Amino acid sequence: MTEYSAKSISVLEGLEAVRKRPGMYIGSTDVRGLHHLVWEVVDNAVDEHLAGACNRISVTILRDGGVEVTDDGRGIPVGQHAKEKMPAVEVVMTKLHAGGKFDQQAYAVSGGLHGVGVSVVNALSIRTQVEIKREGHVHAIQFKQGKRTKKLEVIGDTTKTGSLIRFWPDPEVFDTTEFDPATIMTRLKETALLNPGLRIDFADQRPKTQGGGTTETFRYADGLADFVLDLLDGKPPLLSAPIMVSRAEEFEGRPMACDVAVTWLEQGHSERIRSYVNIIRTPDGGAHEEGFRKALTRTLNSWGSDQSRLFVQKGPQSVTGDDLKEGMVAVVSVKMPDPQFEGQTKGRLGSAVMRTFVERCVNDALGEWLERNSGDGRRIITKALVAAKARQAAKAARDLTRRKGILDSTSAGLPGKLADCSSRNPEDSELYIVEGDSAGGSSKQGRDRDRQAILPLRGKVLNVYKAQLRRILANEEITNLIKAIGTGVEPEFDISNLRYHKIILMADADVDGGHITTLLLTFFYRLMPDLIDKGHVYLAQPPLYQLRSKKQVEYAMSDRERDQLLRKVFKVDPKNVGGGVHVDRFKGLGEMNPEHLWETTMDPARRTLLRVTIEDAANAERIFGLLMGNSAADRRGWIEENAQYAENLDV
Ligand code: 0RA
Repeated sequence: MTEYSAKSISVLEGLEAVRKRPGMYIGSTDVRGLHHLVWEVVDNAVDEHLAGACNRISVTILRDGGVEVTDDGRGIPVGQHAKEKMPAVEVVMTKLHAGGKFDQQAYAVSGGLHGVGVSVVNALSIRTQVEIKREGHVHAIQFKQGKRTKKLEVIGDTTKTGSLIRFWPDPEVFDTTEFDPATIMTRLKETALLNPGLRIDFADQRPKTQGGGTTETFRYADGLADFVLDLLDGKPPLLSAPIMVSRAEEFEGRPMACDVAVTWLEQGHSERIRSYVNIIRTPDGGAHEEGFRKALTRTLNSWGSDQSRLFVQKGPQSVTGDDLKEGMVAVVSVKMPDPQFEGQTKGRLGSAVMRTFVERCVNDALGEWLERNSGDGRRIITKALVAAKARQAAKAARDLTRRKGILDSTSAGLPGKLADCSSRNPEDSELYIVEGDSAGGSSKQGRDRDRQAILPLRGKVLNVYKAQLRRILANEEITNLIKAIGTGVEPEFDISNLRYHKIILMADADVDGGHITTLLLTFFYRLMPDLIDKGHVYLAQPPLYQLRSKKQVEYAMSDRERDQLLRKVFKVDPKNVGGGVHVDRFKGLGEMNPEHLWETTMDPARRTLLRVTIEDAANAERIFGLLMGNSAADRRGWIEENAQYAENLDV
């Protein structure tokens, strides 16, 4: 055999300990612990890939519920182990922490925190079969509950190399022995994304009636770039291509590697960052994430202030890490020997040297990237500046409302302007938010008093193009709205105090009405996002036209509907209306009489309501961002776009 020899396998221990306290080794004996067995074997195969010896791994759930993992690595060594007086593969399979190959490998996965060795899998399986292609032969060996049942023997010849491990988890150990294909595929996909070029095949050979039948191949040539695009969930990215960092070098005497891919969502605030150390996920971040964030903020800021006169009219403004976080999607994958993990669940990288290393790699790479991609660079800074503004405004508003004591949902007192409904059951209560006092008047008269409440907002106050969120929130009309709804606002928002399950925005079907709707949606999106998420926010659809003859009255929501009605119902030519037929355009809700309003817009049996989705609200917020900005061209664009705004909403 090769240099791999007896002396490299050091700490040895029996497997009894593992069967006695399985939780110590695999976390638990529930379905999570069960899948841990698969990860363990796959991680060993991935180590072969990291060592440059394996391109293909396959994972199969067998017909009878066992699992088979094969790889085309070097094959587990089969030569005689001098001290243990058994074949090396037997040592690997039956002795705890049988190391050996880890000293040669800088970043072995299975040598890390989660790797407990394939011997643990063997100990917790009712049966294990191992086949190794190596040194011209196929070798086989078998075990039961960690004890050898069949000696290592040559069962054939081959020119290939690789390992096959087949195991059947012990039902005495596990609460369940049923593997879940979705869980396994998610993990395999992640593994493939982190290991560019590695091909992983998955198959579930169980009968279709038992949820089997799936096959899938995971292979990503572009690695982290693919990964980060995958994390976007199909939403449009801000950048034409993700920013990539890839560097491997000796750093402070140790081999280190840093791979990063980052982009931003064109719209949206949430941050999605995945970090890994030696392919092990670090859900709580740590040194590598810190270095990444620090470099990102610093490099973008210094570049941004150099560039600022080109695109920020007000001169240099700095962005913080928090501003850059909005909508950021990133994968940070680092490798180093002997990483130190911290925290309760060991989910954070402690090794401080990694902070400096990642910071340096990202500074250098990002600096170069910005030289070549200044358009994308500007996009990032602009998005962060908008985020900064919006957050400052929201904070100021919160401070203000907190002082006024309307934030927490418990504060009593309904606004005087609210014409409440008599029902106290939120489930069948509706709140109409109406623009303007005159529209408020007719809707109060026309409504169903039992179930429909009306809150008029003075349109004038809101109808300021450049109003900022802070000012809108300082507005008495809006504080009335918060009180009427009852939930308070984020972060004190409490949905259990919601007073109406339908909150209906009823604005004129013109540009100003659209504008007010935009402001209100932005308000809900920022401060009561749950209301939108849970489907409580709606848009009323008042008609645009009334068509009238002696015999008949009809309403039309659009020009097209108007013309259709004229032709089909009133039997006149839309281009030449006459013969006692009148077409009136409603200039605003205020012009509609109470009965008309009820018939067309408020009667639950006849009205159309559009339910607002979170995407609509996010879009409104984006539009709001444009309105807050200085560009007249952008505003004009918005106003033109706004005509079709409602068509983006679902019914
Ligand atoms: C010990 C030493 C070497 C490889 C392996 C174990 C090994 C383990 C597993 C588990 C699944 N697939 C595997 N492939 C390899 C190094 C062998 C050498 O240096 O030739």
